[in-house]
Amino acid sequence: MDFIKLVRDGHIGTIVLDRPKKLNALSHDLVAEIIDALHQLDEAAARVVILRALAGARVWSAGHDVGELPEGGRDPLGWDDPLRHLVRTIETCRMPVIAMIEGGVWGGAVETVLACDIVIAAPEATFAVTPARLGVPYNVSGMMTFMSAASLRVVKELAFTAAPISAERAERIGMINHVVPAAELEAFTLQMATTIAGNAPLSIAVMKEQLRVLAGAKPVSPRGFEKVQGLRRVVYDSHDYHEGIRAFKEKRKPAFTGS
Ligand code: YXS
Repeated sequence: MDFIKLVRDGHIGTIVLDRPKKLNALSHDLVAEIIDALHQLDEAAARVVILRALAGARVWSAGHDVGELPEGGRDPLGWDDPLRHLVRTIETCRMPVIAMIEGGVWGGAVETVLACDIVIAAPEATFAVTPARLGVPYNVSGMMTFMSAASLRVVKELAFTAAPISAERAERIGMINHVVPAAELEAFTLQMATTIAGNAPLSIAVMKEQLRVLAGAKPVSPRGFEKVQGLRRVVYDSHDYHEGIRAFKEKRKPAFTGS
């Protein structure tokens, strides 16, 4: 594996994001390795997974790999986008996934972290929801993930400002489970993983799936869904979407026009 490390310790599996040159941007290849590691751990009867970056990471993940986003004309976050596959795999895998966070979490990586079952962060960690930064129309299930993690008002603030929030605030509003001093983060996370691994795996697996099904049971009419998809198309066909991607690649501030 080129972009992750996979470590097994009894019933506990640890997946370490290891693409530091690109700040663990979630490229197709990195995502494929995470998904493969989750399948390997499932087959090896692991009971809990820790998803983390290298120790001391300044950036946990910079989000979707912008270089792999289309520059216009098609849905950037469609069903088969790697990020969508990753979120669905985390949500449906039998084992609880604990996200252990050091450093900044950006964009689609925030959704990835919130798709995990438990989130434990160091005080220096931050979380930034960034579609508005690039002019991206986030997708329906991703917005539901955000809405499940924080109040509508907080989701609007995160989405409209695209500004990072602190781990302390994220914990205070219930978006993450614990903030733990960096020096204790690994031991605290391992202790929780060990506790989970010592409980009944079948009971936990069924409760995880029950909660996923029940939490996702929000009535959206076909007309409502089609309207949202149509609105998203207006965005990803827009000048602003193209400009956001180009500006990032050209390392300049985007000039959004609202068209
Ligand atoms: O120039 P080199 O080759 O050294 O590469 C640079 C960056 O281009 C690269 N990099 C990325 N490459 C692809 N996709 C990314 N998301 C990405 N982020 C960074 O990593 C190398 C080092 O980055 P640099 O020089 O900017 O580091 P820095 O320390 O000055 O700044 C760190 C960040 C995280 C503040 C900065 O890299 C940044 O703002 N990254 C983009 C964060 C972001 O907006 N992520 C959202 C991606 S799009 C996404 O997730 C969804 C589609 S959405 O937007 O809808 O949520």
